[in-house]
Amino acid sequence: MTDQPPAPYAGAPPYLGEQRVLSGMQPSGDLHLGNYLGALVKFVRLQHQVETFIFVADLHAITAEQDPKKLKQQVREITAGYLAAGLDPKVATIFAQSAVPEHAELAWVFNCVARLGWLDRMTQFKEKSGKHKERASIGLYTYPVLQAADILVYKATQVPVGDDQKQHLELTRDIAQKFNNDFSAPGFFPLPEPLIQGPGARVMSLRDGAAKMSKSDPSDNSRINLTDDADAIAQKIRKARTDAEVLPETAEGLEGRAEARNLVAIYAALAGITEAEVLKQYAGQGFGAFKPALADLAVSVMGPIGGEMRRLLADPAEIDRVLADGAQRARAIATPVMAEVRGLVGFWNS
Ligand code: AQP
Repeated sequence: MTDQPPAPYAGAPPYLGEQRVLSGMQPSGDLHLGNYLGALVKFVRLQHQVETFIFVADLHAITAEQDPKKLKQQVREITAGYLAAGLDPKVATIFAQSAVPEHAELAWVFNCVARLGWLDRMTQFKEKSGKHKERASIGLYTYPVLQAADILVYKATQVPVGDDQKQHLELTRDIAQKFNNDFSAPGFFPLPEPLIQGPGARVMSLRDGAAKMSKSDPSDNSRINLTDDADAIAQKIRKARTDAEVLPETAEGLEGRAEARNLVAIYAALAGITEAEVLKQYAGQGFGAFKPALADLAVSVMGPIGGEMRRLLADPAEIDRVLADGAQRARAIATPVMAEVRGLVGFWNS
């Protein structure tokens, strides 16, 4: 890897005032339907509209315990998910977070900009650390600070994420604002906008309508993985928790029926229609009819993605080439931004 950015990025200006999308996912388990609908479909759509950077967050992944022997393969699996879902490496820049050391370097500077009181408010830390927060890693606590660095080292302006990341994006904006003020650099970092809206912004567990679908849920039946085959998808939907009532005519009728609402929202997101349209079609029908229809739809959308992931993973050299090329393109942007940060902070190596 060279310090010199390759053409056509050589000498590229920091994209201040222009739009740039950035987002990522952790290689902490199998990608699932929530990751797909909440974030991945947006990446695929946005890549054709805005310059797009998508990374695999291996630095974030070690905030929870990971097997060092498996981590690289997990990075490949997430990358395969990106490609199978439709990210085009010729269009979007796809890379591993650890291949661009500027993320970690900027995170240190931001650790000294962010205030303890800001991080104390982060609900995801409270949820993930559980009852024994003194046993959680400090990395898990400062996770949103690294996330701010991920975004701002590219001066990204838009961040497509699921609903659970809203608070972290607000923190990123606070950090950008405070850095610009503290170092007398108005407008140096943009204040990035989260892109959250959409019917898949918060996909819930298939076993518990109050918990979000998550990679780390111990129950595999709680989620549909991108790698699940048609039988597994159909079986998980068949077993999904529901109630004994029929589907109502309007969304108001789903009030207090979290599991039913979740399945309707998943159907809407997969079909690209509104929840009202789903209800218009299925009002008065029970889950005995709705679940098989949802299973068919999910298999038709997810099945080909899983198949393509398996094909890509059979040739890891191609995935590794995509990541190497993406890292070079990413560093071409991150290196000059970090050099400017060192200068603003007054570091010896500026
Ligand atoms: N259930 C969800 N509904 C909608 N969007 C979701 N995302 C995650 N879960 C849902 C979005 O997926 C992107 C990548 O998430 P991540 O890999 O950074 O980890 P996470 O948010 O912590 O997701 P998980 O799957 O729940 O992982 P674990 O269990 O390891 O914590 C993000 O944009 C996220 O919003």
